[in-house]
Amino acid sequence: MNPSPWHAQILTLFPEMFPGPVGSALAGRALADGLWKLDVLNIRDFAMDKHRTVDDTPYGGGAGMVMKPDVVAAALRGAEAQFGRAARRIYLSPRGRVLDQLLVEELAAVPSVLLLCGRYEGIDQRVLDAEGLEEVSLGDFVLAGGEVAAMTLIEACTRLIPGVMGNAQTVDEESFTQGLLEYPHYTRPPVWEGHEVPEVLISGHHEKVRVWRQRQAEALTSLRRPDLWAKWKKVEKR
Ligand code: 4GY
Repeated sequence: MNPSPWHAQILTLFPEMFPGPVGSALAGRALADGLWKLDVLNIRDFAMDKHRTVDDTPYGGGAGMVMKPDVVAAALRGAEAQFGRAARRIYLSPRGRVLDQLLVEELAAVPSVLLLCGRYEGIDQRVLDAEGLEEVSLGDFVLAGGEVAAMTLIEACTRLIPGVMGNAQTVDEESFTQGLLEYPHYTRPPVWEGHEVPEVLISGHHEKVRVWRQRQAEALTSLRRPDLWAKWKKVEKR
């Protein structure tokens, strides 16, 4: 079948968290069908001492523990020995480039990504610098570890892989409105607890529906996300 499907390599202290949500629904079906591949390595397997120590106290003092550079480096080299060097090697952290659909498209388009998941206070800076890892953030908040961020990134990428989504048109239409928030959706019944579906959607006039949806997307974006609206207008897509 597909000889080299999109490959996600995970380095984590909590391998049992995977595949998690990406093992379900369309992404899970696609994983089972070999449309993409997931490998999870336990960072603890690369510890060097009999206690399998992965963390140590921070130089300079302070709360919490820091993941040891030698162990993380051994895990990175272990992944490389097993799978070859991933096209993009990413540390999930609030200090990184904020993930957006443009970055998701970039990452979905390469053969492989390695996602390094930190825990505790994080990873010794020297291994991140020496290995030249890219940092990616989901946003301005702090998770307990990188695992859920890695799953989020994988879910966003795998749904762009041809054959993963049930309805291929959904992704197409999405890129049409790229940069705007989605218009509102409705289904039956036409009246629910006294609330009606917008008349135009029932009319059967496809062009009117298209224009209405575009206007809705623009109105919603300008109201709720002035940052996206400013970008959209600057790019001048219409
Ligand atoms: N935000 N975006 C995020 C995060 C947890 C300690 C370093 C984020 O991506 N990851 O908050 N990660 C921390 C936990 C180690 C990562």
